[in-house]
Amino acid sequence: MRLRICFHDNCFDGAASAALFTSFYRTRVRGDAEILYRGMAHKPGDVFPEGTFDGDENVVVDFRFSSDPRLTWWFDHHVSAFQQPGDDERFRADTSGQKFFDPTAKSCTRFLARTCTERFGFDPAPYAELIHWGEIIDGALFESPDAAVKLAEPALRLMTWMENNHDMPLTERYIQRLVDARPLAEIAAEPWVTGPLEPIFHQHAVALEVLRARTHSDGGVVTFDVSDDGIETYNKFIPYFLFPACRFVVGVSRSPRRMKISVGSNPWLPRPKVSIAAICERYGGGGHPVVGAVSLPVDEVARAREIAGEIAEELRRAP
Ligand SMILES: [Mn+2]
Repeated sequence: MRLRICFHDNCFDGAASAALFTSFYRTRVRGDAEILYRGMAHKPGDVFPEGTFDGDENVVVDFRFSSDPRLTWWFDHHVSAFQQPGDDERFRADTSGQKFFDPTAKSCTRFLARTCTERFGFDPAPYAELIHWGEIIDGALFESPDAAVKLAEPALRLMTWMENNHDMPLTERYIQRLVDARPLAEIAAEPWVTGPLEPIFHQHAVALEVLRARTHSDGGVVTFDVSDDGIETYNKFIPYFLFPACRFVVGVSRSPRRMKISVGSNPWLPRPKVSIAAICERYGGGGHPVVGAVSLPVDEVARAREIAGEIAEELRRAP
């Protein structure tokens, strides 16, 4: 008997959900099942190609719905879970009692644990640490910019490892450690975790020093320009770590193909009254109320700086 577990890949919550379902299934459904894992990624088009649901039972966790009849279990909390026309109705019409959706749940990890506990008598006690961190990480409830940038907590190191790992056998080893309820500090200290993390954290430290040199704060708005520094990606919490009291951040960066103006509001302060998405849309960009971006062709450096200046000035005057 084969159980196929499809989980949201490169995501702490996805792997944790896969581990909890494994434990639940082994202890409450079938102890002798052969369990196979498949990492799923969001992309345009069909994310469930033929052959995806190749188990005798198939489950999707922390990832969108499929109305394929071979899907026998489903747990998700993404607002965008129903992508195909009619998916929503087919989910509502499902009578299996094994498909669950709660878009208000902060993490699939805790949603799955709670559902399996209440409905099927699962014992989540060994997984308290994992569930706690799934909720913090997927809900972006970091206690401080310091915690989000220093990444000292074992769970945040594992989050970073998982986001960057593309070696499926290692992902399976990681999920198995979680199934075995090993302490996160113990897993985070294993060489197959610490080794790959070294260059990632080195890059992170370089970006921190560059941003420390480039950021300026004026009128509650932090601005920076790293387009000449070779820094394409950086931890978006770094400016708040450097200036914890700032309200907004406006940054200019360059990748091989585009110039980017990133605009954000301090997640540790009350939500701003202005919509950052609306501001970015005026310059051809977009985003969410609290964070957005504008992209320009890579040769329009001067225009990018001009736009960043205008947005920063507007945010300084924001209520
Ligand atoms: Mn999730």
